[in-house]
Amino acid sequence: MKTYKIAAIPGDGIGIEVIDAGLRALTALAESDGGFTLDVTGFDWGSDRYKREGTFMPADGPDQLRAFDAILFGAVGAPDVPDHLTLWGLRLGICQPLDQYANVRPTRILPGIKSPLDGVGPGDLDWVIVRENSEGEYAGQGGRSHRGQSHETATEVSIFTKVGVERIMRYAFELARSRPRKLLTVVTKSNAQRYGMVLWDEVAAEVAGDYPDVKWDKMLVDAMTVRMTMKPQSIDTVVATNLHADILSDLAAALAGSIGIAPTANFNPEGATPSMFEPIHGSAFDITGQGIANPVGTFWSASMMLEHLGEAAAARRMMNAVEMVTADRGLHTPDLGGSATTDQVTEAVIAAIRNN
Ligand code: GGG
Repeated sequence: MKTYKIAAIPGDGIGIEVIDAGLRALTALAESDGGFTLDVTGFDWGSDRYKREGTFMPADGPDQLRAFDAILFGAVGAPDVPDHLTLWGLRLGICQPLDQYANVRPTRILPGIKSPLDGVGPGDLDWVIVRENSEGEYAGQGGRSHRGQSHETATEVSIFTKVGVERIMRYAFELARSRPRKLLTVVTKSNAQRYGMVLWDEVAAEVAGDYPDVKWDKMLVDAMTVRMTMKPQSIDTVVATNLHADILSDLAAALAGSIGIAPTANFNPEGATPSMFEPIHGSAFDITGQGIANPVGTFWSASMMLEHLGEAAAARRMMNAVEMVTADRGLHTPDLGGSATTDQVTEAVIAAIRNN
């Protein structure tokens, strides 16, 4: 029997509630599968630790994580800590040193869930957005000077390296090739951003030469929001910069029914470091502690984690159970217009796992 070492980092707010739900479902799955076990180590890293000790995680936090097969992450963000501190102190503080450069965000309309787009159903929206996850607008370069003066100045420098653009482009072409439609949309803003985004376009065209079987097109990010809304059927795989894909994937989640169901994987595709799996949503402190957070985004992320670990059958069983539960509107949490609790959805998913 295989044992996978999993690092669980619930983080802040509803991250704690959904990771608890995710681990319960994963435990039920491992028990009923019988072919693998999960050796889970919890880490209390996050904003409470920051308020207590001055840092979100220990200085060697990313190195501690290298010993694990995968990381299951909740969310970051607290009402009384500036957002740029939480994001850089924990989520980016892990992704960047572990070089998890491919952030993969599938979006589908699950059974029983309604898109806000009129007449758009499950067959009309089945996308994977690939977010460059190591540089671009999140390179962390910039600074502030002349503080307090009328000419106070701030810079936020986007960095696009050829090696960084090429590796994410190859990842996206490979992913597009593995999907039935073999269709990739490269998102850019090279009309206005004439250096980094033009390099992005040039590398896309160069890499495309190695993938003659993949049909690809190019969209400016602003026009992409229109296409996602008006012609969702025309899209399959998408690749975009760190910031553009962050924004587009929130839109994608909303068009598929709720940000509460959307999953993410932060991959180091070479397997040099553990990859990290998390729901797209943040800490949602407006609903923290009420027991109504949607755990589906975490279940779906856990399914991606199992797939990554080589447990494809278990990954499918997790998603089958999730889809059986979403098909029952009585089991929708408030973000989907229902009144079910996190616990009710979790228990229903566990029952579906055990009975199927
Ligand atoms: N689970 C994802 C999460 O906690 N996200 C918080 C957030 O603010 N993310 C912004 C970003 O990743 O750009």
